[in-house]
Formats: sequence, C-alpha cells, structure tokens
Amino acid sequence: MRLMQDVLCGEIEVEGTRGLARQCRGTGKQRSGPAKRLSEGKECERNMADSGSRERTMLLIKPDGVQRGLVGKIITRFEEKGYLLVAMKLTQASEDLYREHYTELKDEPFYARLVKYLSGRPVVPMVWEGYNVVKMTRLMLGQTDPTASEPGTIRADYCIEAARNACHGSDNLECAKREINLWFKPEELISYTSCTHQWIYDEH
Ligand code: IDP
Ligand code: MG
Repeated sequence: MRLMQDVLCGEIEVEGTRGLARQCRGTGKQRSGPAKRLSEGKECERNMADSGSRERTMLLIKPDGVQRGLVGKIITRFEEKGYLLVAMKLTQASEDLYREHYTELKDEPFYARLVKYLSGRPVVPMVWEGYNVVKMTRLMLGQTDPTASEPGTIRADYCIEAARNACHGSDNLECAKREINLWFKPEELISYTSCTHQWIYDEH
C-alpha cells in the first residue's frame, strides 16, 4: 500500500515536527481554577513558529467520541480541510500514560477524575500534518467548554460538557512533539505526500 503510494505520489521523508525549541512541560503555564481556565483559550497561540506544510499535531478522540460514533465525522473534518493523516490507531491507554499526557494539569481539581475517565477505554490517537495544523486543530475543536465554543466547531456541534468534549488537540508545537512521541513509535508515523498536495498548497 505504502509502496504503491510512494510510486504514485513521490515520497518525501520528514521525521517529526520542525522548529521545536522547548518541552511542553515547564513553560510556565499558569492556572487559577476551572472558571478562568475555561475562558482562556489563548495558549495555543504561543510558539506558533512556521514549520510549513509538514507541521504535525496530535489529535485524540476520547472515549465519549468513540462510544458515540464520532470517529468518522471527526476524521472527515480533517480530511476535507486538506490535512494529511500520518498515524492512527484504536487503543486503550493506561493511567500512567494519561498522567504523563496531562502532566501540566496535575494540580487541577478534576485531574484524578479526568485520568480515571480516560484510562483503559477505547480511544483513537492520530497525527495530522499540514500548514499551521496545530493552531487550526485547536480552532476546529473549539473551546474546552463546549458551551463557550463557536457553532461549526467539533465541541460546539457534538458536545455539551467539558468533561465529555470528544477530543484532545495539542496546545502548541512543543506539546505536539511530546504527545506524538508519547503515543506513537517512530515507525508508526508514515511520511508520504498525498496526490492532492499540489491542489492544496501553492508550493514550488
Ligand atoms: P483542552 O482539552 O481544551 O486543551 P485542557 O485545559 O488541557 O483543555 O483540559 C484537558 C481536559 O480536561 C479537557 O479537554 C476536559 O476534558 C477536561 N477539563 C478541563 N477543564 C475541566 C473542568 O473544569 N471540569 C471537568 N473537566 C475539565
Ligand atoms: Mg490542553
């Protein structure tokens, strides 16, 4: 399958996301309780260095999204936008993995409940690639609280509560790199060029 695609489209090997300077953890993200945090929605605008059409982000369809049959609908939004799927699997992750994934939230009152909710349940982690994909994914998801999200976003269209908001998207490039490494082995990331690339990007 991959060989066929390489022949048809021309393989371009790109490993990981470019332009990463710091780890996600320890970037001084300040939190002062759920009410303020839910209205922030700005952290994804940090460190948006332009890494071109090969920028990558981590998207995770959470247990509620899987159980409610939203996997196909969510994937379709990213495909129709023009982003490239470079990794995906159905899996059940451990508490330890979620503690690591959400380490910056460990002091939040909802942290233990969040980790327990997610652990051992079917979820679909994915990696998507494309220009400005980290920031655009956050915009496509909407706010953490679905009631604060704009209609047309995934969380506004499909969800009601923050604790059941269907999917996770990386906050910024550093987070994206850390999360991709946490959820996927290097060999699970497929580097290729879509036949549609030239119809999506004006690159020479
Ligand atoms: P994000 O997913 O929009 O980036 P974060 O602040 O990183 O939001 O929080 C991670 C997840 O924790 C959220 O997606 C949501 O499921 C859950 N969460 C966030 N705030 C609350 C809350 O106030 N009550 C319950 N769950 C919350
Ligand atoms: Mg987050």
